[in-house]
Amino acid sequence: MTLPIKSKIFQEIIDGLQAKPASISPKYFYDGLGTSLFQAITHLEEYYPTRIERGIMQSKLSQITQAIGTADVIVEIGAGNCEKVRPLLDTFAPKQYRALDISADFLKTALANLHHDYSAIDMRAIAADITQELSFPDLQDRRILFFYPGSSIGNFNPSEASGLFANLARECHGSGGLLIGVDLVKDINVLERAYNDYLGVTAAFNLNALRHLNHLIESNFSIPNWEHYAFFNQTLGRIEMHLRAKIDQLVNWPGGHRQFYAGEMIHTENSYKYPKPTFLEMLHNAGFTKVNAWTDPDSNFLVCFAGFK
Ligand code: AVI
Repeated sequence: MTLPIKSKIFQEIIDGLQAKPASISPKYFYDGLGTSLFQAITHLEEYYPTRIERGIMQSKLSQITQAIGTADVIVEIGAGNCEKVRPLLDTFAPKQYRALDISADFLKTALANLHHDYSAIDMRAIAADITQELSFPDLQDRRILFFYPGSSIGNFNPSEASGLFANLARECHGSGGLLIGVDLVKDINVLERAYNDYLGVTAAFNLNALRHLNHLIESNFSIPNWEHYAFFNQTLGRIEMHLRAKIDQLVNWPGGHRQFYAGEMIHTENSYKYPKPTFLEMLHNAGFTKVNAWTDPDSNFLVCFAGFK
């Protein structure tokens, strides 16, 4: 899909590319190839979050499901391959499951696979940009379990994350709640290794955003002219990913261009890592009145259920 000049997305991308320093939203990682590259990242030795979160979900499942109680509907945010929800579907047998993700095509295939094994559950794939307000008026009288695994909350800044929590707490109408996984602050070497893997999969994932932009706005980014750069910003508590220009170059798109100089960067992603108390406080401040939390033995990753007393 190429976008008509002046469309909202076209303008958002151009504004980011023209800014100093330049930036683009991490949502532009996720075309078909980007979604597959992210799936590959989750299998990497260096990328611990997926593996550790899965371990907590497995080893603490009975405590987690006990804290949750029951669920009429499970709404998974950033559902991806729709695989993480299986233990929750097994336990709660909800009437409905809704899978929200930015990449609709991938989601539909994943949901079809899941539905094959859970044919009694009404399942719907919803292509959603969760940076926008979420609203579920048709679920008002249901006990909703929002499920947001994978530490994708880290890709929002803390005030956006707090806004999303308040939005979800409101949509719960005093019952159900939010089961969420988040990455915790830890040794800087472990953090930086997770975003600089030896196989270069994260680099490919980052660079692929330029390929996606070329498709979306008909720009002419030359991928070999850019390199992946990721580091932990200790002051802000976040991994930052950037694309760095290797040489001076002019990048064109219909109706505009930008001269990039060697060393100049495009900021593509933040991945916030939280201290546990800060994250729990954010959930409480958003309106959840009861929060249970579980970590792995080394306190690398946190799974929380935020509900109501
Ligand atoms: C999707 N999100 C939680 C990943 C993260 O760790 O922030 C995206 C990612 N970026 C580089 N590697 C993985």
